[in-house]
Amino acid sequence: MFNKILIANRGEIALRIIRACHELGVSTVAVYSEIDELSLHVRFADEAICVGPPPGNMSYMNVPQIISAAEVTNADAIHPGYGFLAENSRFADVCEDHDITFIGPSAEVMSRMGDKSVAKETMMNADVPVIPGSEGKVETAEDAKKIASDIGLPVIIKAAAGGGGRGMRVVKEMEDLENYFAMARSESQAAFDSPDLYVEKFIEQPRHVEVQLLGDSFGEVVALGERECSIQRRHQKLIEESPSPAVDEELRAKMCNAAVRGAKEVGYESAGTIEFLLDAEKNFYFMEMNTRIQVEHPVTEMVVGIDLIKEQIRVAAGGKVAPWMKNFKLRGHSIECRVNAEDPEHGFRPSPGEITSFHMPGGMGMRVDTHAYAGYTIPPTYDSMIGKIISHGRDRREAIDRMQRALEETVIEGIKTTIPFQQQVLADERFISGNFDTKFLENFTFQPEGI
Ligand code: MV4
Repeated sequence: MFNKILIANRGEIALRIIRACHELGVSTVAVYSEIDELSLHVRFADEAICVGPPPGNMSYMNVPQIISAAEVTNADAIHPGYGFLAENSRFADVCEDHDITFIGPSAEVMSRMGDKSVAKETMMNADVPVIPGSEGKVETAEDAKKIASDIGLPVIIKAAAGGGGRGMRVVKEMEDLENYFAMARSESQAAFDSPDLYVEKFIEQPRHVEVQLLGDSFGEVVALGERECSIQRRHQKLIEESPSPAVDEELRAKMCNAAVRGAKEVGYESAGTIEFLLDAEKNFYFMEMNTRIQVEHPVTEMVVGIDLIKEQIRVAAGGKVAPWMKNFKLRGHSIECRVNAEDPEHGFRPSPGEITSFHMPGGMGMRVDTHAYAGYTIPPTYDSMIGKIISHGRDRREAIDRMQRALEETVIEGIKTTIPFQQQVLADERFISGNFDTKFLENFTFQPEGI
């Protein structure tokens, strides 16, 4: 096991990783920006080093500073969390050059999965279902047109270097294709410094269902069930759950087996996720692989009873995926609400500032992962997520009831949060029925309070 891990992150995920380290008997180094001096991860860690001014690229993503912090504190590994440097293959390379273990997959696997078109080809080779479309990249609008007439409209043009919903264009009429292709190309060039595009059939109103994976350095990979992530707004997830209400045992076995085949094909080590689109007929298709621990990992932890971050650290230290994990027993149902410092009454605009009053829920089947506290000031500089409220119940109904009860108990004053919005979603008949897709929030109207 490692002696000391540096956590190259902030907020709730930094705390989450510090907790796992301390249970493993590993000491911890926090890094923080000048604006985060009073943040909880600085207090929870055994040591803390300031790595620069507030902007992420000058501190949490400042590679020389992070590496220096690891060297002066003698850390033997770096956990990147999610966001910041988590999917930066060059950073993983630099860690290796400095004899520091990057807690994640190899730099090579990260860069192969980072190219969404290469990732798709890899999955095809492993017999993972993919969405019909171009074989690899599409060079010209003419080629895109040929593909579109073969597979039929609508099609979607995606940036190979994109992901998470950035750099996409849906084409419904052939006459739009040429323009949209050019727009997608220049957007991709501007946003990702890459002109590479690929084309596939557009799946209308899919669900987003993802499979949690854990791989070790001996080539073993286990799938730990799925998460339902269709409740999202502008590609930001707001509520996640496990298991998915759309997935029965038979479909789960198929999706998990496909995900394991895909991960073995790439030689995946560490915790990771394969995202699938599930169409109305319950066909599933590979969409992307996420080579990091994700925000919503706790819902899986609650239903499989495995600490994913501890296991991720164990496999990075050369440990094995335990054989019993293959036969994990799904226990009950778990739901997560992301608490964002945003105002749902005004288009979810950020709502940073001082939290004047703060009370988190508790009781049976309740978990809260947060770095916030009464008196904490949320800086305007970073992601607006300030915590996650996670419920667990015997079944989906109990997990929903428990979440409703918990959100009712929660007090956060001084800033606006997404909680009132989530309370209304949880009370919505279509949400309760479990019969929804990724368009759910587009068609959902929030009723401002006091009306
Ligand atoms: C799609 C799609 C429909 N058909 N691809 C959005 C995020 C990025 N990972 C890929 N995305 C999509 N790809 C095909 N061929 C619809 C989406 C999509 C979506 C996917 C998951 C969750 C929410 C979404 C919202 C809009 C579009």
